[in-house]
Amino acid sequence: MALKFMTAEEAAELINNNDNVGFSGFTHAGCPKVVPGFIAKKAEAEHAKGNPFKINVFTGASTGDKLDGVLTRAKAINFRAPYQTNKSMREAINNGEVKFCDLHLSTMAQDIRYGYYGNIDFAIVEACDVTEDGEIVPTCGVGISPTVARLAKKVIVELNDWNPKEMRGMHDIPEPMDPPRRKDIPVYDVHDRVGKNHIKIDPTKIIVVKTHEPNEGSGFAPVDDVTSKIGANVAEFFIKEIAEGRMPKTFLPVQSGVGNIANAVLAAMGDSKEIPDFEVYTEVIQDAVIGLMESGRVKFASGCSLTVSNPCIEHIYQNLDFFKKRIILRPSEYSNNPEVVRRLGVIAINTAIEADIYGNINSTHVMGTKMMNGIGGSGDFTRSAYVSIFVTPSMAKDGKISSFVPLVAHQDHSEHSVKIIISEYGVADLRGKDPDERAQEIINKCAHPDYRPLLQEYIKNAPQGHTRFDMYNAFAFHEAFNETGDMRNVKWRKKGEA
Ligand code: 0RQ
Repeated sequence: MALKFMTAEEAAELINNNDNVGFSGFTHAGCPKVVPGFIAKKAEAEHAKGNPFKINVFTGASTGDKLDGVLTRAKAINFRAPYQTNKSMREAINNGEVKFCDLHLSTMAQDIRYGYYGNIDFAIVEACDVTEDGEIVPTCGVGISPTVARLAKKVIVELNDWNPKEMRGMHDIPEPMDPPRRKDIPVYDVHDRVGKNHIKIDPTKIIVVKTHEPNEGSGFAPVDDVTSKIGANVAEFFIKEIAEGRMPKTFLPVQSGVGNIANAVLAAMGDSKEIPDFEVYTEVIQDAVIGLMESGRVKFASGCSLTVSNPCIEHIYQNLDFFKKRIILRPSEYSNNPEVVRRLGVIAINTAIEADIYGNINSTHVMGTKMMNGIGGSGDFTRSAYVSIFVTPSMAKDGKISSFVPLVAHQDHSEHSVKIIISEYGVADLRGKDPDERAQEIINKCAHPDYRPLLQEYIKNAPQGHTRFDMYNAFAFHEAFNETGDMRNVKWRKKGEA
C-alpha cells in the first residue's frame, strides 16, 4: 500500500485543540523537529482569532527546543509529562501556565496504556526509515514511540534523512504485555535483544512528512576542578569495593544520569586503570560513553537514546558498522526497567540538587518550589540498583547554597534507596548505618567545611528520637537563603518563636 505524504504544515493542521499527542524521542535525541513548529503556528493563529488551542504533550523524556520550546512559547501546551529540560517550558511550569506531571520515565508508556490520560489522538515520530507495510525505524532516541504509535488514531512520521537509514539494526523494540498476565522481560545480559529492529503499525494510519533537520545536541560543560574531583572519588569508591569483595572483579553494568556531572564521572571512570572495562545499561548514552567505547573501556551500551553533541552523532553515523555492534537503543520502559536493573545488578549514579543529612535526595525542586527538570529515570534505577550513588558538588551558586541541608525541601529519593553520596570532598557510605551515623558520615565526608559546624548545630539542637528532627529549624537553611541570599546566614529558631 502506498504511503500518504503531506507537508509539515498540512500535517500540523490535522491537530486539534485539546488533542493528546505522543512524541518520539528521549531528550533532544530522536524528537520531531518540524511539525511541532507548525502546530505552534496554528496555535498562535487560533489564539489571534480568540479560539482556544492547547494540546497535551506526552514524550519519553525531555525534548529539543523545536518541540517543548516552540510549543511553550506559542502557549500551545496544556499538560506535559513526564520530564523536561527546556528553559521556556521550565518557566511556564513554574508560573503555572503548563500543568506538569513529573513521572518515573519507565512508567510513562504503561500509564498511557492503562488509560490514565485518555486516548492518544496523534503520535508524531521521527524516523530514518518508513516502509509501505508500516515499519518505522526510529532515529537516535526511542522513548515511548512504540506505544504511542500503536495506540494513536493517526501517526505523523517525520522522515528525517539527516539520519542514515542504515541505523536500522541499532534498535531493539519490544512492547510488554500488561498485567495481570505480564511475563518477565528476558534481558539477562546488557546486549540481549528481545524485540524487532523497528516499530510495526497499521500503515493506513501513517502520514509521512519528509525533513532534513540536524539534531539539537549542544555538548557538555568542560570538566572543572570540582567535577573532576567528584569523578575521581567515584572511581576510588569502585576500586575499593572491588578490592574488598563487595563488587565482582568483572564489575557491573553502569547507569549514569544526565548532565555535566554525570558526563565527568564517566570520563573519570574510564581514565582509571584499576576499574575493569565495563558495560553500560542506562537511559541516556552521553558523549563520554562514545569516547570510552572507542578506546575499548566501554564494551557495550544499552540505552534509550544517543544524547550526544552534534559532532559526536555525526561521528557515530560515519562509523555505524562499529557502533551498531556495540549499542542497543530500546524503549524507555525497557532501558529503565526496574526488573532488569535489579537482575543485572546495575550501578546507578545520579545527580542530586540537594541531599539531607539522613540521605534523602531532592533531584528536582530548587528551594522546594521551582521545578528544575524532573525525576527522570533516576528513581527507576536508584531503587533497584546493586548500589545507588548520588553525586553533587558540596555547594551551589558560589557557596551561597549548601547541597547538604538539615531536611530536603522536596523529596524524590528516600533514605531507604540511597546507599552512597559523593561530593568533591569525599564518599559518604550510608550502608548499615543508623540516622545519627549517617548524619555524621554525610557532614564529615561530603559537606563543605563552611557548612559543617552549622549542620552539627542543627543536630545538637534537634530532639533525640530514631531520627533527630527539629521541626522549627528543618528548613532554616532554605529560609536564610530566601531571606538573605546566603544559607550561611542561618538563624536558629526556638520553640514558640515566630
Ligand atoms: O544552575 O545552570 O543556573 O548554573 O542546577 O547543576 O551542577 O550543572 O549539574 O547539569 O549535572 O544537573 C540534578 C539538575 C544536575 C540534573 C541536576 C543548579 C546549578 C546549575 C545544574 P545553572 P549542575 P547537572 C537521567 C537521570 C534529575 C533527573 C535525573 C537532573 C543547575 O542531574 O535534572 O537524575 N537530575 N535523571 O547551580 C539551587 C541547589 C542546586 C542548584 C544545583 N541545591 N540549589 N540550584 N543547582 N544544585 C536522565 C534522564 O532522566 C533523561
